[in-house]
Amino acid sequence: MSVSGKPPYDPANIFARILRGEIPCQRVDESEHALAFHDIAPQAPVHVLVIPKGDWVSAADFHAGASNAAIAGFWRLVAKVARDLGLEDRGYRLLSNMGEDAGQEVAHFHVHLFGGRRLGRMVP
Ligand code: IU
Repeated sequence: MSVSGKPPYDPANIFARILRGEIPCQRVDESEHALAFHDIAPQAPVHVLVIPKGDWVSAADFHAGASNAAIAGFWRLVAKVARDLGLEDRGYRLLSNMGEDAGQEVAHFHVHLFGGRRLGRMVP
């Protein structure tokens, strides 16, 4: 943690590189505040990642430090992707891993959106 409480952000992380266009992604949608793309190793028929366009490591620092517009814009894109992919009627699951215990692999805040089949009961 830095003195300000914001954890250090590594600009070389893979999602930062995707945001800068240095490596490709299978883009689903994009807004001023966020980018949605298909996960490279899908765990469900629909497995999309939504990431904010800012240097946020996890849910904690994103929601503590980002502007209200950025936070609203992020979640609006999450909801729009679910709607546009036809998941609203059947349902879907949102998940965000935060930190080591949760197994967060990429240190850029992201939300997984799973759907397209009946999902198993969520267990820790
Ligand atoms: P996690 O919540 O940090 O564990 O999830 C990282 C996800 O990023 C995981 O589902 C990977 O399959 C996904 N991913 C990706 O879509 N593209 C990549 O180049 C890399 C990881 I590295």
